[in-house]
Amino acid sequence: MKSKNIVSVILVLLCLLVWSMRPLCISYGLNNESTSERIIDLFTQKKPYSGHGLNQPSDAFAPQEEVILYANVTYRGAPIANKLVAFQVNGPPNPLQNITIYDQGETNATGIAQASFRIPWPETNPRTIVFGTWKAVANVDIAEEIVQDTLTFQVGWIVEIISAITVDEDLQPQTRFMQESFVRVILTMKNIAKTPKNVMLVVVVFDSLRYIIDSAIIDDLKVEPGEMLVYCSAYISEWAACGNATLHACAYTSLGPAYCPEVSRAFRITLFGDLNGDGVVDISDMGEAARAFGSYPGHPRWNPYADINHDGIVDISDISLIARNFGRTCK
Ligand SMILES: [Ca+2]
Ligand SMILES: [Ca+2]
Repeated sequence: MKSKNIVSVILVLLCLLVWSMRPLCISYGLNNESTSERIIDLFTQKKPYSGHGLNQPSDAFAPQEEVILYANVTYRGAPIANKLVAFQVNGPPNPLQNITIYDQGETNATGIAQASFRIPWPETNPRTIVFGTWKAVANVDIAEEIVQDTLTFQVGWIVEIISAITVDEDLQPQTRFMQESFVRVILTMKNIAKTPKNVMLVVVVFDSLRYIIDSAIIDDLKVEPGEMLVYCSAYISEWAACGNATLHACAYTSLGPAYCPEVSRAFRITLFGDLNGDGVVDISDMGEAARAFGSYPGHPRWNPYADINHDGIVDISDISLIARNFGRTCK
């Protein structure tokens, strides 16, 4: 009696084991079969990075740009015509307004359904609401099974000037520049697309009277995907008004429109010979030059402001240049 019980327990366990394995095998088999046989592929018009293939991202879109979504529906490799495809697009999650767009399309003879919309640009806080990662999903029912594909894409300024800082000859931040010297600028630029973009970069410098002192133009700048630094400089002539100056950096497409809002940066223009930047060329500037007399870059008494003629040494010619403007004040 006891051995009979043990045998039946073993039999039950064996049955359970077989039962637990079978559905697993079957369900795996079904999944493999269905995913390879029933396919929907969602992509956009952004060649060559349109998002072909399952769950692949598309290239980026700019504000108010049209997005065309295509869904290619196939069963066992053949296109399915006249199929209804549901599209759902979600903007980036944010605390102000979460955008959801629904649309649908019917597949044509080549199995492709299409939907399109324009990236919205609300009147208030558009960047918070629109910029970021968008997600699109296409759903279709193929032979009683729902299949879908997802696609993500970035929305933002395709090329953006993130920052502009004014620097000295050694590329160290500096915000005070003397007349008859160069103001140097380091721009950080960003390209969110997956291909390089050609940009016309323009940096314009205004003095305190809003006169244009100088401008630097790079006609055909190639901005690679990601971030890059761009160096440029503008000359501050002797007639530039001393006081608060600004520079404006703008990036334009080859066709003319701007890629992004301009970036501006304030700095100060000092009188030629005003070493300490107090708005007067007087004995204290002479004193500063005297203290740096004989010095050169790397020397403990080196003062780049005292090297007025930019020849790498503070000497009598710099002193005489300060003397030339002695007594002048910045008003
Ligand atoms: Ca001074
Ligand atoms: Ca010098």
